[in-house]
Order: sequence, then C-alpha cells, then structure tokens
Amino acid sequence: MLSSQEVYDTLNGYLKSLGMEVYLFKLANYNEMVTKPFKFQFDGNTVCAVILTVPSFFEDAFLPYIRNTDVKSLVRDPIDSCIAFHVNKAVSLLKDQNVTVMYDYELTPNRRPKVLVQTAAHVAGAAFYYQRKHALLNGSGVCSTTVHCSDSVTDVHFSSQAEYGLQSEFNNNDVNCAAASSDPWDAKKNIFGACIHPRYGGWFAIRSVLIFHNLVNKNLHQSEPVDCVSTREQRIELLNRFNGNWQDWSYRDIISVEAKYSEIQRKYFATLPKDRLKLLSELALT
Ligand code: B12
Repeated sequence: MLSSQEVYDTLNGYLKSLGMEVYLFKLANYNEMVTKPFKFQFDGNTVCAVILTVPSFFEDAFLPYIRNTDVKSLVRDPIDSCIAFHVNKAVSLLKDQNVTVMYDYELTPNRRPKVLVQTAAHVAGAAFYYQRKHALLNGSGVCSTTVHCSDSVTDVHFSSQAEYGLQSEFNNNDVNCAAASSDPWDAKKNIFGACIHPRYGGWFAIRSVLIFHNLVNKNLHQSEPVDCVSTREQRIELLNRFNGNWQDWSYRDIISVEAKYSEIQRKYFATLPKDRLKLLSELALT
C-alpha cells in the first residue's frame, strides 16, 4: 500500500511544473466542517487531496494542451478538459487506483455540489476560506462578542483557532443568532465566502478533490491555512469585493501577490465562453 508521502510526491512531482498545487488532508477534517448533506460516509482517517491551479497553469499546462488538441472536438470546457487530462494522468501514476476524483463543477443527482472545494482548501491548509463569520472578528483576530440565541445571551470570546469549535453557532450565513450586532451586512443579505492563497491572493482556482479509499492515516497532520487577510476591515473589504464587484477581479488583489494571471489569461477569461473557441484557435497558432 502507498504511504501519504508517496501519494503526495507522485502527484506533486507530476503537477507542480504544470502550475498545479496539491495539498493532503484527512476526510474527518472536512466532514467536521460541513453539514450532513455534504459529508462523505467513509472512514474519517481516509486521506484526500485538493488540487489548485495557480497563475502559471495557463502558460505551462493549458496553452500546450490546446496546441496538441483538436479543441473543436472537446465535449467539455477546454480548461476543465485540460485539468481532467492532467489530474487523470497524475492519478494513473499511482500504483493504487481506488481513487474518487471530483471536480469543482460536478453536482450530485439532487443538484448539490459534490464537494465544497473552498472548505477542502481551508482544511488542507492551502488557502484560508474567509466567510461572513470571519468579518465578525476585530483587527487583532480575537474578539469579545455577545451572542444572542433566541432567549439566551452568551458572552463568547473566540480567536480564529478557537472558533472552529463554534461552527454550528456561526454557520456561514446564519447570523440571526450569531453576533448580529457585529455583522457588517443586513441579516437578509447572502454573503458568499472567498478563499485567499497566501502567495497568489485570489489569482488561483480550486479544481479538484481526490479521495484515496485505500489510504487511511490517522497521523496525517492537519495544516492550518495562512490567515493572510488578518484584519476585520480587510475581510469586510474582501467579501464586499467578492460579492459586489467580482467581475472587476479586485478581490483577487486583496493582498499583494507573487504572481497574477497574464494578459492573455485575463483576456481568455474575460471572453464569453461562446467566443473562446475563436481565441483558442488564434492562440494555438502563436
Ligand atoms: C454554486 C457556486 C456559485 C454560485 C453560488 C455561490 C455560493 N458560494 O454558494 C454563484 C453562481 C452565485 C457563484 C458565483 C461566483 N463564484 Co462560485 N461556485 C459555486 C460552487 C460550484 C459551489 C458553491 C456552493 O454551492 N456552496 C454551498 C454552500 C452551502 O457552501 P458554503 O457557503 O461554503 O458553506 C459551507 C461552509 O461554510 C462549511 N463550514 C461551516 N463552518 C465552517 C468553518 C470553516 C473554518 C470552514 C473552512 C468551513 C465551514 O459548511 C457549509 C456547508 O455545510 C463552487 C465550487 C465548489 N464545488 O465548491 C464555486 C466557487 C465558490 N466559485 C468561485 C468563484 C470564483 C465565483 C465567482 C467570482 C465567479 C467566477 N467563477 O469567477 C462568483 C463570485 C460570487 C458572486 N459574487 O456571485 C470559486 C471561489 C474561489 C475562491 N477563491 O474562493 C469557486 C470555489 C470555484 C473554483 N473553482 O474555484 N458561484
């Protein structure tokens, strides 16, 4: 049987030079965060991986892929096809093939996302998942908040670390009974959360989650994500940009970054999917 280290080394060895990052985590760490419909019914010590694409993916994996592919024959979105091609290739290098591969865009028969990739990225230590509850914290990352839950009033002191234990009270948009006084938004407003990568800010995407059914490791260390958007003001700004102005991509620059999407990559994503084929034909020739 393969070890966690061998799985990591094999996947990373293949994917790294293609602008793809791999992080391992234990299934229990994901299951502990999400509500019942999103939990996976396997042993909590099962090893999983989350795969990200970072800015260099476009030039190092995608452009070479389309130059070697008849893009008109692709049944899926070209980016998704390229990712599936490389993830499958990486998995095929493992001796153990009992692996479930899921992608960010896949839905269950009841139209729910198969896997919540942002939660996976957070518990794997890849990118901090900033949600509405994180904007309830003050600048130091620690706050004292009075929580009103129906008729009970509880004084709660929490830090980024300790709040994990409070997730049921502080569920994503459920602020009716959670520190509503420090909530910056109207209680009825839906605020979607965003992951921020310590090196690439918002200039990355979370593409896939793998479950290695034959690999159980109760000692796999849980890596904490880097809390790179550390003040309450910055977190509010991030979520305002992500929810209000995501088209201008300014949420991606909430922190200073090592690398961003190139001009051509931005042009590609700014092009309507129906017009991308034409752009790809031009790119394939250059
Ligand atoms: C459906 C969807 C949408 C929908 C709904 C958004 C939503 N978040 O619900 C719509 C169409 C609106 C949308 C829009 C966008 N999306 Co979208 N979307 C998704 C998708 C496919 C599923 C999200 C979902 O339904 N979540 C369900 C809810 C219930 O999950 P949740 O809110 O996270 O709640 C869970 C956590 O809170 C967890 N939990 C509870 N407590 C705690 C505590 C901690 C510490 C943790 C970690 C977790 C945790 O438990 C809850 C579940 O029980 C994901 C990909 C995926 N498969 O995850 C991409 C995704 C979230 N989208 C993404 C993006 C970039 C966008 C857009 C900017 C458009 C774009 N693609 O460029 C916009 C931005 C939002 C906006 N302003 O409209 C990215 C976000 C990347 C990032 N850096 O975080 C994702 C991850 C896709 C990707 N491949 O990277 N999206």
